[in-house]
Amino acid sequence: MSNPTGSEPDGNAAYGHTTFKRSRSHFADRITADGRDGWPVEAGRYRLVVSRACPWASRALVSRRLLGLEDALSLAVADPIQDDRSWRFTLDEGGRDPVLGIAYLSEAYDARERGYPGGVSVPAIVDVPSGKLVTNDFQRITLDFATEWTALHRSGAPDLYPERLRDEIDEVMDGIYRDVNNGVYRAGFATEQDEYEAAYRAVFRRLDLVSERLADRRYLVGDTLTEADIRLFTTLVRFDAVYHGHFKCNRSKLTEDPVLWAYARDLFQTPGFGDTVDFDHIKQHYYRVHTGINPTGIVPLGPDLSGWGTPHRREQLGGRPFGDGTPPEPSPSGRTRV
Ligand SMILES: N[C@@H](CCC(=O)N[C@@H](CS)C(=O)NCC(=O)O)C(=O)O
Repeated sequence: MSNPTGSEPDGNAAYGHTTFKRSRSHFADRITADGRDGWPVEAGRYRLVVSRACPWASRALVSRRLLGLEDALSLAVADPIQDDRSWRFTLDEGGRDPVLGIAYLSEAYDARERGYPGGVSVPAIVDVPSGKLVTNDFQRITLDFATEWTALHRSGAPDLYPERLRDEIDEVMDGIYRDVNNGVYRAGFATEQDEYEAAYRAVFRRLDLVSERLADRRYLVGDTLTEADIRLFTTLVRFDAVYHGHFKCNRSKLTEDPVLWAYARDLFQTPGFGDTVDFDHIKQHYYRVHTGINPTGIVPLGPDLSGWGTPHRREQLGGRPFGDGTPPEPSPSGRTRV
C-alpha cells in the first residue's frame, strides 16, 4: 500500500527556499477510538483550529461537515492574515478564541512543547481541558475522522475511506498530492525557472489525467464520495482565485476544462463542500501574506464567482454521493457566498 499520509521525508515549509519542500508534520499524535496515543475520541473534548484560506485545513472542514462531527468537535477559525506570530484569533471578540482563551494558535503549540522548531500550522487539533496541541498532521487528521471517530458520526454519514477501496484511494491521492495539492505550491514558491516549469508541467499533466478519469465517472474512486474527492476539491476550488494568477499555474483555468469544472461545481453544490468555502479569506490570505511573490499586497477583484452555482449535470453519470447514507443538513450558517 502506498503511503497514505504522503508526507515528504524531510525539508521544511519555508517559502522562498530554492526548492519548496513541505515539512513533515511535527506533532503526529493520533486521536483514536482506543486512545493509544493518550488521546481518545471524545465528544466535546477537542477543538479544531483552521483557516478557511488553507487547503489542508479545508479538508478537515469538509470532512467534519460530511461526517456530522460539528457538535462533537468544535471549530475555531483563524484570521486569514497571519502576523509575525502566525495564526491569530482576531476575528473573535477581544481577539481571543472564546473556548481556548488564547490570542495566537502558537500558545497551544507552546503549551504542548515550548520552543519546538517547526512552524505554527493549520489544521490543528487542540485538547480543550489542557490547552495543548494534539496534532497538526494534516494528512492523517481527516483519515482519522473517517475511521476513528465513527462512534460520533451522524446517522447517514458516508464512509469516506472504505476499506475495500483504500489501495486505490491511496494511489489516486498520492498523485494528486504530489502534483496538484502540493504541485501548485512548488510552482508558486519556485525561485528557479526550471523548478517552476517542472512543477507547472506536473500540475497540468496530472489535472489532464484526472480530467480524463472523471469524464465518465462521477467521483474519483468507486461511485461515491471519498477522501480523494475532498482532497482534489480543496485545490480545485482555489484554482482560478489564487493558483492561476498568484502561483502562475496559468496554462488554463479550471473553468476552461469542462469536465473538471462540472466536477468541481457538483462537489461545491453538495452540502458540506461549498458551505465551508470562503473565497474572500482565500484571496486575502494568499495575496496579502505571501509578500515575496506579491509585494504590493494588492488583492485582485476577480475572478467572477457566479458560475459556481450553475447546473453541472453530473447526475447523468450516476453515482451515489453518500452511498447508503444521506447528505448532511444544509449548513445553518448558510456560508456559501456565491
Ligand atoms: N502541517 C503542514 C501544513 C499545513 C500547512 O502548510 N498549512 C499552512 C496554511 S495553508 C500553514 O499553516 N502554514 C504556516 C506554517 O507552516 O508556518 C506542514 O507542516 O506543512
